[in-house]
Amino acid sequence: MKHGLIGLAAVCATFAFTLHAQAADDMAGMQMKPAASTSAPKPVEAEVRKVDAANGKVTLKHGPIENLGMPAMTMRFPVKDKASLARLKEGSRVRATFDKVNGVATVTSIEPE
Ligand SMILES: [Cu+2]
Repeated sequence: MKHGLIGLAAVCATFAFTLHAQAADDMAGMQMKPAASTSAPKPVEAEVRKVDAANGKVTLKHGPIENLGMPAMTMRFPVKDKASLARLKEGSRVRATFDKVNGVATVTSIEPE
């Protein structure tokens, strides 16, 4: 059992270092999970239902988000890069990437299809 814990700690340390190298502010949203249950965020097809630029939020009808364990649904998300909202049109198709930021499901990238 001791051996397994040491292995997990090493994986987490590597993960933390990688995140840190990317952007220091990403660290706030990091959650320690066993390596086996994490999956890297992948672009998900979605339709823009509503753009709320004033609050930095977007309502998306999205397909299944594997890395968050979320089935297809329509819901509102905060957007990490608020400037990206200016490029979105209600009713248009997009490819969006989602991740947890401070424990909240957040759009980390969104591009018109
Ligand atoms: Cu959802």
